[in-house]
Amino acid sequence: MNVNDLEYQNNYIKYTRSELIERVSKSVNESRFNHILRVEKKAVELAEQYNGDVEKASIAALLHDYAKQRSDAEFVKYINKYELKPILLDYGNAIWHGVVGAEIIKSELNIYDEEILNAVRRHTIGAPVMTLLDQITFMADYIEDGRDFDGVKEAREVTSKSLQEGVLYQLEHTTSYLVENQKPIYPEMIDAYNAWVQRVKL
Ligand code: DGI
Ligand code: FE
Ligand code: FE
Repeated sequence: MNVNDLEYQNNYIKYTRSELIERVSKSVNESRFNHILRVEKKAVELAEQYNGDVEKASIAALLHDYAKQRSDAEFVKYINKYELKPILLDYGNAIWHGVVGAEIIKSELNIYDEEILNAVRRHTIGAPVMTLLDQITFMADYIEDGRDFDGVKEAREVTSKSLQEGVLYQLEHTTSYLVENQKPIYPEMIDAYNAWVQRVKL
C-alpha cells in the first residue's frame, strides 16, 4: 500500500497520521524529517511482507527519531528525573535519543503504548529479545531508501529474504564498525549481538 493512504483505525494513539506527522515535523529538522518519512515507508513495506501491524509500524517509525535533536542537557534531565540506568550517563545522543527519547515521547505526546515505546527504545541498539515491531523498526531505519553506506545493498537483500537475518546483519556490522572506530558499545547491544548470533544461522 501507499503510506499516504494509511488511516489509523485502532486508537493506539490519540492522533491521526497527519497530526502525528505534524508533531514530528516540529521536533526535528527537515533532513531528519525526510529520513523519518522514508523509515515509515520502509517500515510499512516490511510490516506488509512479514505480517506485522502496519499501523504500529507507521507510528513507531514516525516516532523513532523524535528526540534526536534534543540537547544533551535535556536528556540528562530526563535520565535523572525518571531514574533511568546510570550507565546511560556514560553514553551520548546516539544511545539517548532512543532509550531516553521514549520518555520524552510519553511526556510530550502522551503516547503510552509500550510496544511502540519499546520499538523506539530498541531502534538503535536492538535487544536480545525483539518483537516483530522492534525488528521492523530497527531494520527500516537501517535500510530506508536514502541510506548509502558500504553494505546497505547487501543489508536490503538479506532483509528481503529474512527479517531475522537482517537484524543479525545490522548487529554484526554496527558492532564491528564501532570497534573499528574505537567507539564504546552500549552493553545491551553486545547482549543483543550475542543472542541473535546464536539464534540465527546465516
Ligand atoms: O538515528 P539514526 O541516525 O537514524 O540511526 P540510529 O538510531 O541507528 O543511530 C546510528 C548511530 O548510532 C550510528 O552513528 C552508530 C551509533 N551507535 C549505534 N550503537 C551504538 C552507537 N554509538 C555508540 N557509541 N555505541 C553504540 O552501542
Ligand atoms: Fe535513531
Ligand atoms: Fe533513524
